[in-house]
Amino acid sequence: MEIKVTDKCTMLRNMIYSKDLGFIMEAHDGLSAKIVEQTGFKGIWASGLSMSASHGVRDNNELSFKEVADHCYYMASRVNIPVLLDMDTGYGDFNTARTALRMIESAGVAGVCVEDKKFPKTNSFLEKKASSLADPEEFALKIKCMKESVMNPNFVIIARVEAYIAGLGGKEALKRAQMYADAGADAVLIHSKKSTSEDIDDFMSNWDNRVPVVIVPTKYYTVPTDHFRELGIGLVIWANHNLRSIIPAMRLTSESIFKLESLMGVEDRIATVSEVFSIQGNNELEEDEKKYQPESGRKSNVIILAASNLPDGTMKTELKISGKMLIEHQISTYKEMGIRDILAVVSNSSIPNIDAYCRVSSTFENTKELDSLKLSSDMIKEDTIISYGDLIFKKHIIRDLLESEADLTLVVDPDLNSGGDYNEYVKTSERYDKFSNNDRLKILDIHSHSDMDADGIFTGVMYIKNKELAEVIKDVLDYEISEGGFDTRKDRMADLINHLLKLEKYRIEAMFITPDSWVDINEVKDIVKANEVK
Ligand code: SPV
Ligand code: MG
Repeated sequence: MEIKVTDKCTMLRNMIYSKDLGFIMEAHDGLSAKIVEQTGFKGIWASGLSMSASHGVRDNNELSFKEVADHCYYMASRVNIPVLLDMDTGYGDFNTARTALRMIESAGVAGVCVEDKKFPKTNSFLEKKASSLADPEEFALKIKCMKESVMNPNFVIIARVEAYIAGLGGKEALKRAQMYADAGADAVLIHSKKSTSEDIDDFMSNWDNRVPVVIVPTKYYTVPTDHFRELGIGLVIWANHNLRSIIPAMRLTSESIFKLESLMGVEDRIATVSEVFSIQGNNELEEDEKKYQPESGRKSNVIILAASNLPDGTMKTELKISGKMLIEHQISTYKEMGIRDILAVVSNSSIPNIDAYCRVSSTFENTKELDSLKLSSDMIKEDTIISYGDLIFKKHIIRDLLESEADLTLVVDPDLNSGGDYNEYVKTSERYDKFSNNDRLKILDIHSHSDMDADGIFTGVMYIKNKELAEVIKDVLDYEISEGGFDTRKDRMADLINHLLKLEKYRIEAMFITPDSWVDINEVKDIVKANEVK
């Protein structure tokens, strides 16, 4: 995904310093970070509690700072909004803190919050003694050291004051906040575990606003947000609510599947797999593949109609050309073009292993190609090539075909003698001139009688570009004969194409190729010619 090159540190700094109250929301991995961003939040709180809980470990520095930094990389690199990391105590002394900071800043984090507790920390909502707090002088120097160690001068460092949590009261909180601000902290986080805003109110009534104040109203969640506005708070952290919301959701899902031994109880109330793909940014990858890997990134698919046998019962496409079966030549031409999704409709279930999906037609002896096409109709979609299996053609034909703009393009040879016993003759809007640059002409008609005034013969390779047209083809193949559907014992591809032409709705074109770039294998001499095409 493309992350805009904006200074996320400045974005975070501006949010905290803005006169409007800012909000950041907890995330603990790339997925939750993405959801927070998509919801509209302007920043992310990478919560220590949530990240450790999502790893199934305690909030006691059981994750190493390298693991935290790696984890943050997956959050920061997936979003365009800044991530503020809960850096706990800085994982040790000033030296550990600056070492960790280098990794954390490199991971794309925009700011950190360090708390004035001793390492290893415990969560502030667990029983806390004053003795677990860091010495304020030492902590202020840690802040100073961290400020002097950052690479981006806009990187945000917030000092978290735990004096209220430890029961040391407002005076101590104020003293510490002032010391940390003076040491260079960009903001102070005043933490409280009371169920009212008493501590925060007390602090704000004495604070001289030398730096903005950040709060975490997890315990005093009933206090209206406007009260924080009135107090002049800079930033509110909604600290752990995404993590806490997934716990009941996952329990419900697991329990239902466990009890029912089925997915029936959950399918309707969980995210669809497409939503997962969408959050992961699959569409963006498809777009990028078109941009950076135009051939291998294609989502084209191919249907090879190969259900026709030689008199000895082997499939026509099993014929060997240069030691390789005819069908294998076609398949490798498509694979070289980056097309992976290939279905061959075959007549022989014992065809040696080929690198494509195969479907066996049981009716091929009494039917024509539309019957095989019907058998593969689920594969007819936008960007589908259909080719007869007994052909050999040059790779550039497929490359040119895939560049077609028309809704449906038929590959046409202007030489009326190129085909075999059965040909489908194409009439175009004007006569094809091999010396002109334009090898694409509108098709007016296609018929199998040779007496028509034709401009070329259909080679048996066509390309459906338009999704709606693909749906129309699927529909008509599904019609019963009585409702105007095709009789697949005698109707041919030309009948289908004429039906589409009559709708006068779609752009249906011929792409002219040179006679020496393809061969329709009908007899032994064609095999000799095929060797020349390859
Ligand atoms: C966290 O989210 O890990 C915090 C905030 O540090 S709290 O758990 O509320 O202390
Ligand atoms: Mg924490």
